Parts: sequence; structure tokens; C-alpha cells
Amino acid sequence: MGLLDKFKERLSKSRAAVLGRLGDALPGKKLDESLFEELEEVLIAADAGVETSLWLVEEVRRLARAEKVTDGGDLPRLLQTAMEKALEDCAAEMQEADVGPSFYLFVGVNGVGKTTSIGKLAYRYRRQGKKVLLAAGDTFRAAAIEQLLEWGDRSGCDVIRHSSGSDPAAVVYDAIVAGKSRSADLILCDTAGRLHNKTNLMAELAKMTKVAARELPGSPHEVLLVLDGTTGQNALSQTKAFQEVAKVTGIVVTKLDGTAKGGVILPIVREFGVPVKWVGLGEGLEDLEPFDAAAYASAICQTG
Ligand SMILES: Nc1nc2c(ncn2[C@@H]2O[C@H](COP(=O)(O)OP(=O)(O)OP(=O)(O)O)[C@@H](O)[C@H]2O)c(=O)[nH]1
Ligand SMILES: [Mg+2]
Repeated sequence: MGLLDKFKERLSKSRAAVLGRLGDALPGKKLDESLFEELEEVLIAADAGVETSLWLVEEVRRLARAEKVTDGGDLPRLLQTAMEKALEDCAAEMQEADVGPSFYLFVGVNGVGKTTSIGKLAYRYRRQGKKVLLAAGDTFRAAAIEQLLEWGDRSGCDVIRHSSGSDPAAVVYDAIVAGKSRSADLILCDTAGRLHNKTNLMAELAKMTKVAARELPGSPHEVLLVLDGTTGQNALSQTKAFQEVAKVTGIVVTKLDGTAKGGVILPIVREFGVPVKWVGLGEGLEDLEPFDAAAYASAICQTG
């Protein structure tokens, strides 16, 4: 299945929340203020956020005027264009080290899909022929290390680990030493799920970053904030909180399959200016895809 088809299939509930709510009766309807108002309500209900929804409607209004379009049947196409514009700065490229391994740190609150996303990404990079090491930086939750070991098995990657309860910064140190001596291309580092108001856990994150920067200058090359797409607006407050304590360079939005809240990607990108780099579209090994703004906009706005 191609990327566009996969986005269309997995984002079908989010499409239903936007296009489905606007109704099949768009063609023939007048593209007037009452339809714009309806669009605004639908976008807000689909978790696009108030500010971004207003921006999208204004953009659609502007496009309609410029193209002298007056039929409701054109609305999905105009909305698609507006969404693409909202997401235009969203290049999914991952930053890489000039020499030595690239070190990527995954952060986020509990249960959002950090460990799963690491496993999927490891599998993807392995298939590209890259040498990938996993670092079991979640020493806090019981069974977190075993869970990462399992993903190591599934993706064919070694896991650097210490015992449960040990200092995660020491895991970072060892993973970087191992990564250098084994000529790894990538180190993907797990962390414990943490609430942004737990200061000790946030301080721990700072220490991990500091050790990485010291042992591997230029790292972490990416700090990826993982957000659960099913939590809608909550994802926005998490982004704000994590941005205040960590240099978030990209976002992974998980669990977009089977949720109607996929509109949340729009305000994340527009209001925080952080690119969404990856999206989780299911629980399988191959269900992490690079975020593609055009495919996303098309999946939300096009039927058939
Ligand atoms: N449907 C679906 N489920 C997902 C996706 N990504 C992760 N999950 C599920 O979400 C649950 C939590 O995933 P984890 O990877 O353990 O989350 P975590 O952030 O590491 O959790 P903690 O380590 O407890 O903080 C698991 O049951 C995953 O299978 C996704 O893209 N789609
Ligand atoms: Mg985890």
C-alpha cells in the first residue's frame, strides 16, 4: 500500500469528523457565510484548535474569493489547499550527525507510544541497512527494559541497558560509548513517561541531554516529543510544557488510526512551529510513517 492510501485508510475517522460532518450535500450548496461558520464549528470539533480553525476558514474564504468560487462542492478542495499551507514548514527530515552515530531522544508523558515508536523506527532504519542501537533509558517503570528488549528482537537491534532503577544518564553514556565503538549509525534512546510537573523527572531529562552533548558533541540530534493523537487538545498542553524544559526538535503523533481527533496535527504545527516528523498509524512493526503534509490534507479532505 502506498503512503497516500495508507493515510487515507488509517485516517478515515478523522476524515469522517471533518468531511463527514459537513455532509454529502456540499455540491449545489452556496459557499456563503453560513457554510463558513459551519466549517469553523466542524474544524474546532475535529480538534484543529480555535486559532488554527479560524485561520483555516479565513484561508478558505480568501481562496474562494481569489478563484471566484461560489459552490460548496469546491469546499473540500479549498480546505485541502489551506491545510497544506498550514503545514508547509513541516519537513520530516531527521537531523544526522556529521561523524559518528546520531543520537535521538524520545520523550513524552506515560503511555503515548514512545517505546513502540522506537521499535518501529528501529525496524525502518534497519531495513534501510543502518546499524541501530537502542538505549533503555526508561529505568523507572518496571518491565520497561523488557519491553524495549522485545522491540530489539523484533527489529533486529541490540539494546544497551542497565538494571531497573539505575541512573538513565549512565545508560545514555554507555549507549554512546557502545555506539561509537560498534560504528552504529543511530542510537534511539527511550525515556520514562513523565508528567511535565514532576520536577525531578524533568531534571533527569536535562541530565540525559547534558551527558549526550558531552559524549557526542552536537547531540541529541533530535529530541522527539511523542504525543498520543487520541488525546486531542491535551496534546497541545503537553507540547507547550515539554517545549519549556527540552529542546524539542520534532514530534511523533501516534495512534492516529481509529481516532477522530487527527485534526490536532494542524495546531501542533501551526501554533508551536515544531514539525511533525512521524505518525503512528497502527500497532504493527510497519505502522510508523514519515509525516507527509500533502497526503494528510488529502486523506482528511478527499473522499474516494
Ligand atoms: N493503535 C495504535 N496503538 C499504538 C500506536 N503507537 C503505540 N500504540 C500503543 O500504545 C500503547 C502504549 O505504547 P508504549 O510504546 O508502551 O508507550 P510509552 O510511551 O512507551 O509508555 P510508557 O513507557 O509507559 O510511558 C501500546 O499498547 C501500543 O501498542 C499507534 O500508532 N497506533
Ligand atoms: Mg515506554
